[in-house]
Amino acid sequence: MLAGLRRLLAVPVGVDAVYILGDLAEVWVGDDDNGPAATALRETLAAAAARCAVFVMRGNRDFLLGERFAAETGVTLLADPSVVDVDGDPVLLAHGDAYCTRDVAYQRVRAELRSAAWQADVLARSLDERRALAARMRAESVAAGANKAAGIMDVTPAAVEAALVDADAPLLVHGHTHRPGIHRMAGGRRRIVLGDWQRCGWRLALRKGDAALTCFAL
Ligand SMILES: [Mn+2]
Repeated sequence: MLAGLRRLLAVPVGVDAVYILGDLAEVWVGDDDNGPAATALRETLAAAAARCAVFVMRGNRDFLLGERFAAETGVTLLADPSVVDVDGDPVLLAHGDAYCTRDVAYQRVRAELRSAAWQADVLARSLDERRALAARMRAESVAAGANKAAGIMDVTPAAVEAALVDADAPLLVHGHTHRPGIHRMAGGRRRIVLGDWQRCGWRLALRKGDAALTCFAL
């Protein structure tokens, strides 16, 4: 995974910015994590940020990424969702989980984990306690997902439509759902979904009027 990220971030000349749309890390227990995985991730991003602008959005696994991480690596944290300008065109970027509105139980947990109170409480615990909590939460999440119909864990089309209208953007790019592809919608709008990094890594190259979604060897 880290080797694939290094390959992705070895950006060719002419790339203005790299946007990472969440779940960059399998788990992130806090910016004070000094374990080998967290340290290697910081080093990889710092090397990339020295070459080009790198923006990082938090996902549902690494939602505790914070300003200290940004300061130590030189990346810029990006709110979820955000509208960015690509060669003059607005593009809506999101992790994607907020649009999975049919999964009511998930949305309830998501709101709690994003709350300042919950995060302050968790970050006050020791690293070991946080690592144990993360492992428990991951196991619960996998168990919950196994009992859900596939459609529930995909985005709700109406939620995506509403977000694009609200952002006044013709294109949404997101991940999270593990269903990579390019979807055409009403009104000429499009939704591009990045895949997970299991078989291969996913990269979307955007420039004016052109979108190339590719899968590269990890
Ligand atoms: Mn996710």
